[in-house]
Amino acid sequence: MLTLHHLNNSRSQKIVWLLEELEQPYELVNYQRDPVTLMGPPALKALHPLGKSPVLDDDGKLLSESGAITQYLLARYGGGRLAPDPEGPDHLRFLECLYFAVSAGMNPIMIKVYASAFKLSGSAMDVAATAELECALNYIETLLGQDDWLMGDLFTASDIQMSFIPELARAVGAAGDHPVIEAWQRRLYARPGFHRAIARGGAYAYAEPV
Ligand SMILES: N[C@@H](CCC(=O)N[C@@H](CS)C(=O)NCC(=O)O)C(=O)O
Repeated sequence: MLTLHHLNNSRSQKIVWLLEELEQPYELVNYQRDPVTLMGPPALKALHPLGKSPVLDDDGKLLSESGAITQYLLARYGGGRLAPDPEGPDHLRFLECLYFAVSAGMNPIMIKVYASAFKLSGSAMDVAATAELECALNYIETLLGQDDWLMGDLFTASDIQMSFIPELARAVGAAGDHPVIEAWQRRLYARPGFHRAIARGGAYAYAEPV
């Protein structure tokens, strides 16, 4: 049995969404952020040494890290869905997106989050992070080009994972001017699987109408 440990208003929403798109049965354990610090509760820290959400429990085996969880769910429960053909031309770009979405794409956002928390907004570090973030957003627009999805006309788990970057870019006030991304977000938020995920996972502040 799959259980997802889910923190409100966090990237674990992407795993709820992935599970809904896969139509995979799962249980959800909800955690709430501290309203002041926005950190996860002690119960989340007690669950896994990293203390972050999401955490997937598959028959008692725990897995943290949303990128790893995505790869695991696709490999074990995907049956080829939500991913390009592993032998085809898009496979490498797909892997790149899965990892970019949790590393180089998120790093400047986290720097800006910390800059704000430590009253360093506008510092050289914050300005450099804004430039890096703009580079990441431009890359997403380049990948999308004229296509509906990151992998052309195939909606995949990379769209779900990557969607967190422009959402958080907006949350830190650095979404820039990216009409291609906004059109992609409108397509993402129109998906029935996205709506099922919101119904199941609870209110999600980052998917504002675009
Ligand atoms: N690289 C990890 C990051 C996990 C992470 O930072 N999760 C945040 C929510 S988006 C969290 O649990 N924050 C609560 C806390 O740090 O206490 C992943 O992609 O899963």
